[in-house]
Amino acid sequence: MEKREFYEKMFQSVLQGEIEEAGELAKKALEVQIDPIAAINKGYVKGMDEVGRLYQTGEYFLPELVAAGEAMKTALKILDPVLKEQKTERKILGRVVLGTVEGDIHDIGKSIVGSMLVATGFEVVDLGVNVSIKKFLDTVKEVKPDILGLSALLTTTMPNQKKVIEALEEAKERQDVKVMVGGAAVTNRWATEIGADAYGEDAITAVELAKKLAASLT
Ligand code: B1M
Repeated sequence: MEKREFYEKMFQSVLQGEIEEAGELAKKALEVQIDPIAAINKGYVKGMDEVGRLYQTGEYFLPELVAAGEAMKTALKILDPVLKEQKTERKILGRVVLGTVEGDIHDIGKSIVGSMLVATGFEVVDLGVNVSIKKFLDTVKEVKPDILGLSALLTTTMPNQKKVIEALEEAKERQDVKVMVGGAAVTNRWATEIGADAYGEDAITAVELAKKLAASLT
């Protein structure tokens, strides 16, 4: 099978919510040395974007959203370990604390960002989803990361990114950590408005920005 066909099938597996098929394709792709980052971005993520569009236009409903999410996660579980093995730079580039803000359980994009940061050479503490402001604050105090990454996919949860930054300021922890925000609902304008240091439009941009932020601290 050509690479293009692989990507198309990966796209379809997410679109159709075919969980097993999504996993099988990931395994086969690794066997023929397809780059896991390309598989994620050119196949599965495109499928997820289309699912989002169909949900928005009322052609898909919650069950399709759930099935697509499961298909994507099954593939990621297989690709993730290989991605993490691909550390191109041995030196630790910096420490990142990452999570999806309170009220929000979307974890796929945040986890891709985390895996790619690890693959690039960052140490990542992934707090998961629905992370409270207190949990972010306590972890920043404890771990002393270079970068705090806040993901939000809902317009209703974006304000929690702002609240985390405010909590850091109040606790006098803001000056020691760079804050990056991202997620489907977030924009560059929002990032500026809430005083974040960077906005990652996608995982590749997020990694590039994280490198710049970490370098600015040294
Ligand atoms: Co939900 N959902 N969802 N959902 N869901 C969206 C986000 C939505 C846009 C769909 C739509 O209407 N078109 C919409 C939000 C509308 C809005 O607020 N503007 C929506 C809604 C409404 C909801 C519910 C409210 C539905 C309901 O219950 N009625 C509900 C909310 C639950 C909650 O969180 N409290 C809900 C639930 C779910 C599922 C659980 C079913 C499932 C999530 C499964 C999971 O994550 N485990 C789900 C899914 C799958 C989606 C869509 C279809 C796909 C999200 C995804 O994984 N995308 C999504 C539509 C869409 O985004 N197109 C949608 C793929 C992923 C790779 O992209 O997450 O954007 P993304 O991450 C990218 C970048 O944004 C960036 O890099 C990533 C990789 O390139 N990035 C960062 C992400 N985080 C970053 C952090 C960074 C930097 C970059 O720095 C820290």
